[in-house]
Amino acid sequence: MLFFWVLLFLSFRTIVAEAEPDNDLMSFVTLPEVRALKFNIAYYDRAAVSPGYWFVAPYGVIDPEAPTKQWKPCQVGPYIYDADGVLIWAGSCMFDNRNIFDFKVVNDIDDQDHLSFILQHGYQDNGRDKGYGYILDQHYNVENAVPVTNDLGAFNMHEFNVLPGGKTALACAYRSEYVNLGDLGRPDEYGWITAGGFVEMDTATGEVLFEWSSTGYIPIHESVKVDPRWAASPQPGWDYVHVNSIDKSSTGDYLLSARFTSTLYLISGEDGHIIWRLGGKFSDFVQDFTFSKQHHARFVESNATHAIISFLNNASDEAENEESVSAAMFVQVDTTTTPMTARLLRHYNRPDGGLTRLRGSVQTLPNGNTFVGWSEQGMQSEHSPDGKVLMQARFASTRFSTYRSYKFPFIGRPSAPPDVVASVYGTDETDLATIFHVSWNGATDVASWNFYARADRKGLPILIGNTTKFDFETMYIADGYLDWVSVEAVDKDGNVLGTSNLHRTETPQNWRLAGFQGDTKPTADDPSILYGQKQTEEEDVVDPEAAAKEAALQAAKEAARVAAKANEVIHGIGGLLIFILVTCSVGGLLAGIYWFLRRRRMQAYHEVPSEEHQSLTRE
Ligand SMILES: *[C@@H]1O[C@H](CO)[C@@H](O)[C@H](O)[C@H]1NC(C)=O
Ligand SMILES: *[C@@H]1O[C@H](CO)[C@@H](O)[C@H](O)[C@H]1NC(C)=O
Ligand SMILES: CC(=O)N[C@H]1CO[C@H](CO)[C@@H](O)[C@@H]1O
Repeated sequence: MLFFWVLLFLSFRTIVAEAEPDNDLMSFVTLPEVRALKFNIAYYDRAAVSPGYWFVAPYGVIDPEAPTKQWKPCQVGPYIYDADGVLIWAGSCMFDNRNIFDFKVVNDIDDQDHLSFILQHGYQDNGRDKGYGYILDQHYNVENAVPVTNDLGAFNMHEFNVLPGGKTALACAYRSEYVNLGDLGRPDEYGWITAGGFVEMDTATGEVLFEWSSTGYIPIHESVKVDPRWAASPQPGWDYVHVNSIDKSSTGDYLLSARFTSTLYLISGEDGHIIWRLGGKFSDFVQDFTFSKQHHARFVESNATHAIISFLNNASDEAENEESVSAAMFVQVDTTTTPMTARLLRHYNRPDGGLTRLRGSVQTLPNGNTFVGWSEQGMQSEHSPDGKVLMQARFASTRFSTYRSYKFPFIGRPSAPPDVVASVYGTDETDLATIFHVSWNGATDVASWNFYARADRKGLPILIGNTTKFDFETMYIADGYLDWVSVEAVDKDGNVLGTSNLHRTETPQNWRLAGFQGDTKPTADDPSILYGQKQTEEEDVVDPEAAAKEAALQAAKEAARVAAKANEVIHGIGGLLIFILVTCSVGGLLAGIYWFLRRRRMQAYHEVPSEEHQSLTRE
């Protein structure tokens, strides 16, 4: 009876879910306001990937959206997933669906993990909310919200690079300037340009400690995007450099990437002069590679004379290089030779052979692998040093992208307690069951859950069962009508990581409509009688009838657990499965579920991305 009821309940949920055209999003009983993106994932060599979690920040449109009074689920914002695409943290409600960029772990501030990201400026609010660079601790509490303290209109979206020790951070800076057009051979004319540069700022106050701007250093004719015959521009002006990343070397100089000069610049930390240019129209190097429209340039290592630099190369159209595919590049520059030389150490093409026109990231992982974010639709891949594609993944949804993607080991210990929703159902007093849904947004390392109930608010907590954690949200079904419930999150060594608040169990609004046959509303069981007794029964006397009932209950619980796990998969299958679900025997159902789970595991993603349109003034 219980089993039949559970089946009906799950089928109903399946039918409801089936009617929604949003199967590319996750939904949870415990976090009803969150709709997290699903990933499609393919592993080619699971054993060779570096351990860690994925850090992404999906956005729908790159500019802030107009405020609305309509209710929206939390979708846009910072998210952490494990390497199976299981959600670990949804931070989208924390920032009210605002766009977040460059979400990552900072692990060189102290011996703890921290998180950093950019909160984009507010929607057309005349500069009242210019955005912030955020640093959170591993409990998801805000440590720093670094404001824009100078005259700049917004915290630039491209970079928030917290430097080792965490005292200062780098950000890009765009500034409209009215300049003479002598650079273009038109000394009698003036017009507006968007100069590109960067700031190094104090993370405690936002105070700008060092600022550099392209004006006076990078002439307009160095741009590959400005035609010298164009009429002078009104404000904000030609986005002629479009800086998109900034890093600092061990020797105190800065590595600036400018997409619209296709050049990487080394800029003196002492006086701001350009020490060298790599790539573009005026490269100082003899080099055995070409690149253009690059993103996310980083020092992998550097000393006074040599540096290894990683970056994402969109593609190239140089005659000697026929590449039509974007690639992660690792190059070494040597400044001791005359002329200076730069050579390609290795490069990893985008696995689908496509082009990433905008955005993206390249990260060196602790085991030597490379993790690449190709941006569009959250496409990301991990590559072994010898270039094998070990994994590729992307959002199931075509509606979202992420500016960068990262992978890091991380320990998350949320300051908020685990979430629990319990509800009771049944057809009469003898088959009441309490269904728990439990999750802990942001917690890593939860291996299992303990479930407790009490006779009343002041009652002793009685352990009523435990189960392995699976997926973000775990479901558990306990015999009886249990109230005053709580849960414990337990790690693999049996340590309790966190305890929920005490929750009341939800009851049907109308017991009769929910199928209850009894005359009166049922009352909650005393868990010490229900669960205290059972333990002694099991230990001392074997009552065959009770044992049979217990076995049936266990079977029903297991079936429900497996069915719940398969729920997501089932959503996509359609009416036939619902029919099977409702009518099939237990064995048939389990076999069916097994088949779908296997199918899901083998499913590789195959869609080819559509190309995002390119814009001169946007990212
Ligand atoms: C700088 O790095 C290069 C390449 O790793 C190495 O050959 C060179 O000896 C280093 N120079 C110093 C001063 O350490
Ligand atoms: C549940 O608790 C029992 C007793 O402490 C333990 O042996 C078992 O491993 C636990 N099961 C899970 C899934 O944690
Ligand atoms: C897809 C894309 O934007 N490709 C560009 C890569 O860079 C070369 C060289 O600047 C351009 O010509 C391509 O259009």
